Amino acid sequence: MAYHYDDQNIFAKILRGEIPNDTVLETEHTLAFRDINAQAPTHVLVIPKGSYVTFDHFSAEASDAEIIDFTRAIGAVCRLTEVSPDAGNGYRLIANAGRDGVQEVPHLHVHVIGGRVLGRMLQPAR
Ligand code: DGP
Repeated sequence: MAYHYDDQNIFAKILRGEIPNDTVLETEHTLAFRDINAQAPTHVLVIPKGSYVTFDHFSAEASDAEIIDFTRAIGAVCRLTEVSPDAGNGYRLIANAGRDGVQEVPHLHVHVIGGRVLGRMLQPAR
């Protein structure tokens, strides 16, 4: 399968430093920054620095080092923002993909959301 990456997407611009961001954590392969449209007291986006559109793209083509770095960074953000159940009250991870997932920005991002009770995972289908 061939994945197409649009390097004009907003997160590619953030990674190139063309648009500012409120960074929470930066590692060799990963950047985490606050969502501009926060849905909860903690709402951080964790993105790989590599050009990956979705989680399935990333899992198929990223190196082991990128995958390890990204996975550890997500956990680190949970601890840094104190939503980890060990320090706070829990969180939800979301990675939207494609049309049905209602993905707005075509660069893989995991939302780390917490700081309030989030309710049920999905609304009933309409
Ligand atoms: P999604 O639907 O999963 O693709 O969510 C994209 C998220 O990205 C959405 O919650 C708003 C956020 N977002 C869009 N543009 C920007 C931006 O320029 N800066 C930041 N920090 N977040 C953005």
